[in-house]
Amino acid sequence: SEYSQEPPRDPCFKVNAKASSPFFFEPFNAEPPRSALVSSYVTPVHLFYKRNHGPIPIVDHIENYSVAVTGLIDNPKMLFIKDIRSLPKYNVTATLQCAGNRRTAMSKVRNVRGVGWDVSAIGNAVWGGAKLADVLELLGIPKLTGFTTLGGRHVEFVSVDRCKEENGGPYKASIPLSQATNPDADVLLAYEMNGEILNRDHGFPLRVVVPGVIGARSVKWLDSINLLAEECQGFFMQKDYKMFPPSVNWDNINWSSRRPQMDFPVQSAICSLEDVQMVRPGKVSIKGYAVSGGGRGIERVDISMDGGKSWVEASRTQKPGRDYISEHNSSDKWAWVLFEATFDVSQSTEVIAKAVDSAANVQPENVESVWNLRGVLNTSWHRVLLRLGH
Ligand code: MTE
Ligand code: MO
Repeated sequence: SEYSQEPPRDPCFKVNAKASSPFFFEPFNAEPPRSALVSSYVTPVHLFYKRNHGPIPIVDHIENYSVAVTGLIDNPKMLFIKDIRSLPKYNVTATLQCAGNRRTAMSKVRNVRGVGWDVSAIGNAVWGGAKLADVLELLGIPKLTGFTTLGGRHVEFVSVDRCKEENGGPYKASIPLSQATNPDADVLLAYEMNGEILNRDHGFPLRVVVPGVIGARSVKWLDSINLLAEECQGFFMQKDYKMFPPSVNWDNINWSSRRPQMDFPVQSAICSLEDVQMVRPGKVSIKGYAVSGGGRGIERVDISMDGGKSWVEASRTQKPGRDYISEHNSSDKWAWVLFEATFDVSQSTEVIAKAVDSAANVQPENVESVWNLRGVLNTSWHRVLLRLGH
């Protein structure tokens, strides 16, 4: 089958697919156990979630590999990997998060369509590559700085892979030109992940990384870049990854009434405990991650040990991925913080985490208020039950 040449993967992954499907691993969608996310600040490549819409393509003969840059530009060009490597290399520590992260919890309120995910469709990596703004400048498209608006010209990324949603065509997505040409947006054409050559699962030989934006726009296995007059008309921009209000169902949905989701909202999750966790009386450590989109940092993480009646602020750590970095270090505005708080527990209780970002955005209290038929962007307060055992 077209899936006979998938790369080897870590056996600790929880594979998320329709249990009824005879082709359980096709396409391969998997997340690590919660505890893996809080065991290191930079998520190891082998524990990083994998989200695919088709088989993993094989790109060999790297010398011949090139990215076509076309569309509304004066001089269309083929860029070889050596052209991209000859541009200044940046290391950007950025958290990649699937819009479907925490979908399983949303589906418990009411049925949703999509791959089920626990809280680990997210990871924090040091991405190494050229800035898209430098690549575009090389082609005569000037750098811009300033605000990003969704309308107007877009830069489209088209992949090598093939997927059902595009009727056998390649996966694609786009971002506004104003973001693509802004060096401070840190959009990368990445060829390294955590200091290693990007592997096949994550987009070898070249992928886009759009920091602060839902994972769906970070196109893997890049084949071409097109400058368009307006946003990409592909499935994943127009018929997926949009957030609808709870009143919209499959009978009254009007896809064109909503914009494609770009920045992700403020999010956090507890990773040291399962949904229902047995503990003995005594000290319990609450650890997890918090992150916000659009370059908004995390201001605070609050923990409640009594179902939301009272709150205590957790301590936060955020370290640049220094081990991997030599020059051109990025700031940490795209990266998660890990949080921790320790409590004395003497009875069964509900534990809650909620994060606040630098714009004072707070996670919504209930999943019901953000429920949507595609099950995207569940950023509701993360709740777990502690059950006291003896
Ligand atoms: N790019 C291609 N070419 N094909 C895909 O299926 N999936 C997208 C994005 N880029 C996808 C893609 C989605 S939905 C997410 S969340 C991220 O890649 C996942 O990246 P990862 O597998 O490296 O974690
Ligand atoms: Mo995703």
